[in-house]
Amino acid sequence: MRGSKADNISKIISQFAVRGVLEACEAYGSGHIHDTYSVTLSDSGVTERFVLQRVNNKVFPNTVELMSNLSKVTAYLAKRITERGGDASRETLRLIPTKTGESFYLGEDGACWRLLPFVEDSICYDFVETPEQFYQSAVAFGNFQSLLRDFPAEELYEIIPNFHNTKNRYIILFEAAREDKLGRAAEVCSELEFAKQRERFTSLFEEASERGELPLRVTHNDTKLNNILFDRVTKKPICVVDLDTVMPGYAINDFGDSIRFGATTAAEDESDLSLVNFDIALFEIYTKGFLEGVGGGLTDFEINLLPEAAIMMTLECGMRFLTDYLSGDTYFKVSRENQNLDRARNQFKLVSDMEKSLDEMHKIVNKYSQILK
Ligand code: GN1
Ligand code: MG
Repeated sequence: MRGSKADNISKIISQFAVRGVLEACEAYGSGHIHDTYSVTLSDSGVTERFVLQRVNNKVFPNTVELMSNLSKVTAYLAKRITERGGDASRETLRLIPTKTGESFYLGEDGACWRLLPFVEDSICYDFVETPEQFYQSAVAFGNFQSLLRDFPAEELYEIIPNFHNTKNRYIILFEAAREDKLGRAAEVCSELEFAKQRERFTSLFEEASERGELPLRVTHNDTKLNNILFDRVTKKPICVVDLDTVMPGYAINDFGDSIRFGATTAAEDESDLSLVNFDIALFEIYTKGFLEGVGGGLTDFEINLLPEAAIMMTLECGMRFLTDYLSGDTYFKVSRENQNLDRARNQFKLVSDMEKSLDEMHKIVNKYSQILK
């Protein structure tokens, strides 16, 4: 990186409590939301790597609240990990403060920049390459839930209101279809009909919560495999990352989102739907790992709804992609035409598959919840 961009990055780095001069800076990772850089600083011949992120303030306008959640949760995790005899410098994210002691730097354009140590010798997988990897991620996310079990969820801000309120996502989808800004609605009639047939289902969890049957817990809200850093050598999970959407929510949605992302035979934007299938063997592996990691911390009611949560999160994500397609691709980054539409169709195909496998999914959940009791 050269010229004014490098100057700008140098200026931003100089706000943080780190030493050295900028030696290298490159785009890093595969997230759809923030701008993430790997930054190398050199200080008297010693180089050190960091992760610098510009938080997307369109998606997260309430940066102060977001950073407050992040500071609290990472400090709590560090304490719990240390108590358990773990290495907090590798097993949780850590925010490097600014020179004035803030957890982030507010740029001139109002953007929030944050700096974190680079976890060396770590690797992150965008796709499930081996069942073992997926199993390990399940243990890690279950463990994350377990580490935060006693954290007072009410101390956290709801960073994105109604983030996993699926009924609300449904309503927003049909608003976008009615508005039809780009004249795309006619083309997606069958997808809209697919969502419509599941309207009743979209309020299942909110209703259970209103009846007091589904507890609010601290949840991660983006439990994809690529939000876990694995050790390059041992291939074991080190650290759960992307804590921007940590907020009060339903633990089963964290489970469901992992299944949505991982228990499939194709990439999220695969347009050839004949390649997109729900993989029940991966569902079984993840269920086993998650229940082990959570260590008995879920109620029977929650455990019973794990299969429905897989369907809920997949349906919801499909509706979100479809909404974005109808509204002109303003939320999820796209790199080609129709990508959000392909993503939506892909998710809906998985929903259909999962619905057909629902009985089997319940049997699997029962099996592991009995074994682990
Ligand atoms: C977004 O940027 P990334 O990949 O971490 C989104 C998730 C979606 C995901 C779908 C804050 O996550 O909810 O499941 O894309 N994050 C936000 O790929 O909306
Ligand atoms: Mg993410």
